Amino acid sequence: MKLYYAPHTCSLSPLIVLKELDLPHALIKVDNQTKRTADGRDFRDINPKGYVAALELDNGEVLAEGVAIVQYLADLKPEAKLAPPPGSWQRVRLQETLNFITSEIHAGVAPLFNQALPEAAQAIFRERLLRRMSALQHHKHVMGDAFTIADAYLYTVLGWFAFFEISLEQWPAVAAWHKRVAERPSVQAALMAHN
Ligand SMILES: N[C@@H](CCC(=O)N[C@@H](CS)C(=O)NCC(=O)O)C(=O)O
Repeated sequence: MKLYYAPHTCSLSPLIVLKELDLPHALIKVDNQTKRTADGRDFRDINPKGYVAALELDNGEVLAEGVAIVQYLADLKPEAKLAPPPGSWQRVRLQETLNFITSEIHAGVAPLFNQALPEAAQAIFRERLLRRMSALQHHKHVMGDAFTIADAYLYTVLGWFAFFEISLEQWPAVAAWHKRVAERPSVQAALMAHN
């Protein structure tokens, strides 16, 4: 498998999952400005949507969309229990959470990266994001006691909050969880490689 990635982006999430599962993979860096891959190709020929993450399987299929990629990877090694079995009610709950992370938190923080947005618009997006954050219910991990793919994804997107001086300390349970997840060997290995 090949993971197409760009530093400081959401491709960190599937990389954490690859490390967590100890699955063999190659990493191909993408320049998100020029859309060129490190090996000299036009990334839009690989993922026509032009954004990371994209996972190329050994049969040549390319899978995009972070929540699809992490679920695909988790299902390759069900014994690792990074996701409950497909079809189970717990899996539906996980999908509910992954969708919340992608559509409310990931897509909620994305406009803050847009420097062309006027300050008033930035403030509206920021306020909406903070409101969504208050809906996060934190236990030991996102889905309860055990680390799952939802932790890998949420850890990744909350890592961007520091760019906008949004302190996680205003949600103490979230801040404590974020520090715990950062200490996982898979996360450390992914952070080292994702540059
Ligand atoms: N819906 C996609 C969004 C992926 C996405 O936002 N990728 C960003 C980095 S986090 C990107 O590569 N943006 C570059 C671009 O849109 O040109 C997903 O959830 O995987």
